[in-house]
Amino acid sequence: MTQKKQLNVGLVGYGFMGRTHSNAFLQAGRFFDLPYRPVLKAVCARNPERVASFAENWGYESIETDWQALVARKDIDLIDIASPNNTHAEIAIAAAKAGKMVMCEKPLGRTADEALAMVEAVEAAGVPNMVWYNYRRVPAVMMLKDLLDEDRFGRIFHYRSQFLQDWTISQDLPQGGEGLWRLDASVSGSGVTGDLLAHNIDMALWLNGPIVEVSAMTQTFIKERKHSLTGEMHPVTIDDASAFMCRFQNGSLALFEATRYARGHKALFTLEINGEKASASWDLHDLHRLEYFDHRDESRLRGWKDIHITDGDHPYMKNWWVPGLQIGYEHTFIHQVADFMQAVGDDKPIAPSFRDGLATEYVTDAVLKSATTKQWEKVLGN
Ligand code: SOE
Repeated sequence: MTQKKQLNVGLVGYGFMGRTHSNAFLQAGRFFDLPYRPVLKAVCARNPERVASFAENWGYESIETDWQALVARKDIDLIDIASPNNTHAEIAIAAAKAGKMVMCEKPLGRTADEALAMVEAVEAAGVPNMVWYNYRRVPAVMMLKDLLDEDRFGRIFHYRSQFLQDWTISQDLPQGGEGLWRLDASVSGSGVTGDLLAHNIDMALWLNGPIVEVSAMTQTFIKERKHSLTGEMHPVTIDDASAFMCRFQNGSLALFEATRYARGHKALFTLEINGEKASASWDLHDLHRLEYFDHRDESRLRGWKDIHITDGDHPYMKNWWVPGLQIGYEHTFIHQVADFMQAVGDDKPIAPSFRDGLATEYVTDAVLKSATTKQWEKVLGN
């Protein structure tokens, strides 16, 4: 057996995303034949005890408590950023300047300005870069992309997408600090617009092309929450819910909605696309199924097909078990690592790149602006 080239990973952050990424780095080479073998070289976070225990659990060879020391290390090839949003830009820009490959959790920056600086840094350094918009790599979603690329839908008329959760309804939930920084806009940048709608938008731009203009509304249902770091009540500055309508460059119309106040929904990411010849829909709670309607079918038999995306000729599935057996959420991250390693080996671009992540931020910025101005807003960067 030929020895694979090693690619040494330095992870920043050990929360929920640190776990999904670490698992993906460990598993990718076991299921995909890749030109590089990711090695968990170092993990970095501020709390020395907790970072040591994380390193032990996941098999990281060493720890750092200062991300600058991590970026300065000669034995690290790739910096993977899984820390809160307010840290992304500084770390990514320093990593690019140090000549490292960079992977970054979504959203890329807190604003399009931050994201643009990150794009400029990786492009000036010429280093491979990717944003973890993992849901693109659900096999059923990748299959939908293939069907669209095969032009089975004809002209697209409509796109609609939602991301519904319910975990912030309690008035007693604090904001800020570890675990709850998503509720503090100074750290996260925004509420559900940057955290949830960003997923819907990334996927929509990829599947249906650029968005030209948006008209949005946002709402903060709970106006004050105790801050975990100060123990005092502070105004809530995030958007709890965000909805917008928009026009795509291809002439189609769309509706988007995200909220953390849809009682009973935990992570209901849905999408539907309606074209002249076909329609399709998908939802994350049933992630291995793609619903597909093709108007060219014989009229007597025409109807929605419920396709179980688990067969060997479905995207990614030949690398997993046997037809009919399902995979899940964590596999989307594994696919992302596999595609990244393959692209680096082939010296090919990888998506979503930082530039793709910036395109999403131009839309989220326009959404937040439109919610304030109560006007239609143009999306920059088109
Ligand atoms: C928020 O609850 C969250 O964890 C997002 O931050 C993730 O990006 C999303 O995939 C699931 O929900």
